[in-house]
Amino acid sequence: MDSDEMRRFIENFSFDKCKKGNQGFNRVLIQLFGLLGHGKSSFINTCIYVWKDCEFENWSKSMDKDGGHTTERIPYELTENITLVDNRGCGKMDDKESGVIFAQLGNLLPLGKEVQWGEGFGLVERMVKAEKEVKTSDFIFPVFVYRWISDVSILVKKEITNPEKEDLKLLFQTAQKLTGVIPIVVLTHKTAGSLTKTEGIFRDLGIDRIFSFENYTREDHMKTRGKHEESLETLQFRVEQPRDPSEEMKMRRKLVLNYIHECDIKEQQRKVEKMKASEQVQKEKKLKQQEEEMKKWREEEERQQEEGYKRHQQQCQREREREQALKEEEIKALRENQKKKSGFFENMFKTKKKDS
Ligand SMILES: Nc1nc2c(ncn2[C@@H]2O[C@H](COP(=O)(O)OP(=O)(O)OP(=O)(O)O)[C@@H](O)[C@H]2O)c(=O)[nH]1
Ligand SMILES: [Mg+2]
Repeated sequence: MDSDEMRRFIENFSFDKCKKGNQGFNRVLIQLFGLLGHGKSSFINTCIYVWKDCEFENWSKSMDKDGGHTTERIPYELTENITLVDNRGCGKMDDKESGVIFAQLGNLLPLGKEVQWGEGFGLVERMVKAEKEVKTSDFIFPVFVYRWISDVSILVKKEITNPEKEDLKLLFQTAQKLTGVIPIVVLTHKTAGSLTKTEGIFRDLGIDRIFSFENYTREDHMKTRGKHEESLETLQFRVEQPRDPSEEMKMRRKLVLNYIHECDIKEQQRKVEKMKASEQVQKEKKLKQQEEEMKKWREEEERQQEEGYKRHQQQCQREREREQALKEEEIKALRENQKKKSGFFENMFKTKKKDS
């Protein structure tokens, strides 16, 4: 299909012309989803710029900063039957944020309103409130926008780690369950280098339609024919399978509610695990404290015993010395006595000798 044919296809797209008729659908929502600052709003600008073929404007208010700018689900009508939706991006694909991403993707939160982060009951309540506003007749077409370089200023390639691949796999599988369509992937910042490896990763994750773009931006919106044709290609789709809009809406609601419920249970389990771990730490701390006190008590006991033993030894020593001194004095006295006695006998003997 050349560019003019594509234009005619998009311009004239209507569910009434589909093989199986409109089946209850009257509008396609091309739902952009992905991480913060990856180029969702810029892709909207690119599509509008190419489609309207007019002066460039920052229709979607794409921002310079790294992300977190689009906080509403903003619809941009491209044709009577095709609307692009700029959804709120997520910071990371964890349980808390994924619930909100799925609720947006499933068209279960209202268009044109602020999307609040929140898990559990808050999100369920917002989905229930939105029931009257969201349209069953919207056909959802998921488009995942991904910036394949991690540092734009020095063009550092983003290495997709294995846990990230697992998150992406779950994201795409859920997106497909919700919409009945395998998401298409749009890789932004095309001119930053070769995308072959990144495209391969997405192909391995089950994605068959991957488009790479250098978005038109406020800084660079010089029109080039290649860019024009590529962006129109992403807008082509057909509905060939039998579908049932109201049943699908119910199924989406059930799926997202189940997901939120499972996340809640996981969160509760995490809290219980955390509490148990903290109790265990406290127990171990207490045990260690008791052991230390016991050790100190034993050391004190041993020290006192040692001191007592030393004191006893010293006392015995003193005792022995005293006894020794007494004995020595006794011996001395005996010797002196003996000396005196032997002097007396000597004198007596001498006197007797004289007398005889
Ligand atoms: N060079 C280049 N810059 C791009 C491209 N796509 C987006 N940007 C720039 O990247 C920045 C973020 O783009 P946005 O379109 O605002 O990203 P977003 O996904 O809408 O971000 P949030 O709304 O915050 O989630 C802007 O400064 C864009 O000009 C691209 O393909 N090439
Ligand atoms: Mg945005």
